[in-house]
Amino acid sequence: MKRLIIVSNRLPIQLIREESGVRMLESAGGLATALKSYLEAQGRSTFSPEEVVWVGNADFPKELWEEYRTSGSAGGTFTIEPLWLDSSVNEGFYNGLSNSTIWPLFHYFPSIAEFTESHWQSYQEANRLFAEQLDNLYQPGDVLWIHDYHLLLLPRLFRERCPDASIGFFLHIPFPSFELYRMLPKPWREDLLRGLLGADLIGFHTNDYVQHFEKSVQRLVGLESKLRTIQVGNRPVRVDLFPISIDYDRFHNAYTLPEVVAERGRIREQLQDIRLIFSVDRLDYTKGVLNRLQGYETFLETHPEWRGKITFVLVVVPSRSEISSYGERKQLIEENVGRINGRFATMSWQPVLYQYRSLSFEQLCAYYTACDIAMITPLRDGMNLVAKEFVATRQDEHGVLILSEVAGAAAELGEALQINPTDREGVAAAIQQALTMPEKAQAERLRQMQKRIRDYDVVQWADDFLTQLLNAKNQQHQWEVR
Ligand code: ADQ
Repeated sequence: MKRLIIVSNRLPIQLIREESGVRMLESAGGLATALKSYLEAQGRSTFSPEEVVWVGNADFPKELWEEYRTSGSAGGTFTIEPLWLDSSVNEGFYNGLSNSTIWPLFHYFPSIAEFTESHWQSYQEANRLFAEQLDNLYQPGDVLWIHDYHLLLLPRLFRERCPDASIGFFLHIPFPSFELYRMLPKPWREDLLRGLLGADLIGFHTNDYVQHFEKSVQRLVGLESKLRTIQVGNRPVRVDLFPISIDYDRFHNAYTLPEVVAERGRIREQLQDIRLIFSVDRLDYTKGVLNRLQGYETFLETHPEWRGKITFVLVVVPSRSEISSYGERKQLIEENVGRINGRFATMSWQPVLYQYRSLSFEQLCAYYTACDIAMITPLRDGMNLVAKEFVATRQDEHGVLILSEVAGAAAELGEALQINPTDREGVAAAIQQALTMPEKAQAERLRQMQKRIRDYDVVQWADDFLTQLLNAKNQQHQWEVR
């Protein structure tokens, strides 16, 4: 039986102890939901859920897993194969090289990127342990799909063990321009590229990222890309773009869910005639929350006629709290919110309503559909799914998307009001334009973006990637036979 082995740093499950025993909870987020939709889509998937194995770092103790397994509890869509990294390796691998070097550098924040040799050692060790785990469960014919910046070395490490394996890799964050990428120490930057080139297919969100990668490979490894194919020895490696998407129908249909309708009603009742700007992000310096607040402040300064008639609901989700720069960011956001409210608030009106917490799917969709403007202004973002989710939910065809031109999503969402997130006056002007945009123009823009997201939804994304991966392998075999 041909299986699909998904490899990601995090597993899509959690284990919780209850009186009746240990229970598995499937996470609702990102990749797991995407894959479930793909596997369930009638006639679209090459694999059934029973044929999917998920390998990732466990964030639960080994004993709990043993207890869960021996209790014979059923459950879970996928077969789970957890991996336990030693805590010091994990620290250098996850908080260190992944999130304090690659994440800032690939998002164009070189000044906060750390270059620490021990982190590099841990990163190599963690990737090696992933390769070992895969080796233990791999069967000839299995297809591997490796995800994201934590595992850049893994395609090659596994290729060395299983030269014939079918290996796909997808990068969820930007691939930076060559000038940024070359800031990595020499052996690291070459090893990371060679690591990726162990795959048969490497996927990125946008054409720019593909080109940046090709340029780095050409300059640092000396290999040219021709027609999106890089010849590595006698093995062709395909490089292509696969802009990730969302479960369009789930978000679109959420508009009429009773919980969403009720919550939307509560939000609108509280705000009465006040116009609503909404944004939601993980707490991360790449998401541009400070710049967004400053743009909004400039808007209130320069458009006093809107004071008392507009409110900005800013939701920030806790994330990576162990890394100090994230804690500092939270404080800065709170200071900025405090300053704006201190400057403009009145007894009956608050310009910014700030919430530091996670939202349920229904609450999220209630805000998406209650607001007049979704303001999504990252300083860099691989794609940004929030932008697509907002657009998809608007069955009523009302609302304007203000979107950063440096989010990957900008390449597809040309009908959004695109801004440079560091340009305060530009952000303020976009808010004014959004507030005065005729309903007909709002509907027209939303309809065009909705069509694009519906036509290339997350099922299409996964299908596209896996079909290309299987084709790439078939072509290699035909080539070898000739
Ligand atoms: P993220 O950086 O996490 O993902 P994003 O694409 O916006 O960014 O996805 C965030 C997800 O979390 C969305 O589905 C959103 O609905 C959800 N979310 C955000 N705030 C929430 C809240 N308060 N409560 C509940 N849910 C919330 C990385 C890359 C992105 C890329 C994705 C997918 O950084 O650029 O789009 O992977 O490849």
